Amino acid sequence: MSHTLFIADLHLSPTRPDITDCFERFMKQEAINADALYVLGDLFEVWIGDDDNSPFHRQIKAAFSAVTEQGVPVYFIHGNRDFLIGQRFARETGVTLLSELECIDLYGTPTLILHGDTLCLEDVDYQAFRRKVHQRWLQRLFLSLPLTWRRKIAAKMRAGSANANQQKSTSIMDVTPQEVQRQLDNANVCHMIHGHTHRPHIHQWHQHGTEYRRIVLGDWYQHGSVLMCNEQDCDLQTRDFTHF
Ligand SMILES: [Mn+2]
Repeated sequence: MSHTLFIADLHLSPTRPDITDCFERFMKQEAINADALYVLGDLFEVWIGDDDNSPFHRQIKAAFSAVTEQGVPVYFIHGNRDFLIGQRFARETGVTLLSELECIDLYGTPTLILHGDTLCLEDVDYQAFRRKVHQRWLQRLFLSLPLTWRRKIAAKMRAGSANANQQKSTSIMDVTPQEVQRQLDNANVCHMIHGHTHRPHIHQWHQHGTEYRRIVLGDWYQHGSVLMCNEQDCDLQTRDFTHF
């Protein structure tokens, strides 16, 4: 039966061959048969520019090309780790880059899709950081630096953010319910799919007689996490890693 797949928060990195292996199997065996694949951000643990053409990155790009060359559309929304993925990556993979908030027609159901970081308003420090690093001039400046410098800067920022996140309460790291409702109302839709919080769940609630649904994609830390949607329903599923 025809279906559409959603994934997010894979955090692919050369240090986790088990995740990469699961991702490659998913692309080869599943994505290839889908109506479309949506990657809702944080595909990579870190992305410092499309010119970072390491063997690892070439391997991941090849997995996308193999799917898009078969005519399966693949769409990508930036996460907070890989917001520097650009047009060169898109050209090399056949992936279509979407804006941070998109409304898609999911088998007749208008559905808002996004990474999810813009829903977490209580994480004030992160939102300030986000505003800073999403400035075009700063991104251009960063991308003009040599790769070795960019690697060092990214590692330093990552260490700082990991440290800060340890101090934050779990509620700060989750979505702000009022912001979820605001973005849904703003787009005039009742369904939303996002990642980022690493709390896979299908939330359903009623407001003013309308039924709303918010699907949170899982991360790929202990197993793969896939949302499969068809005309009838959406199903959150896991995929086992092969242990090396
Ligand atoms: Mn994220």
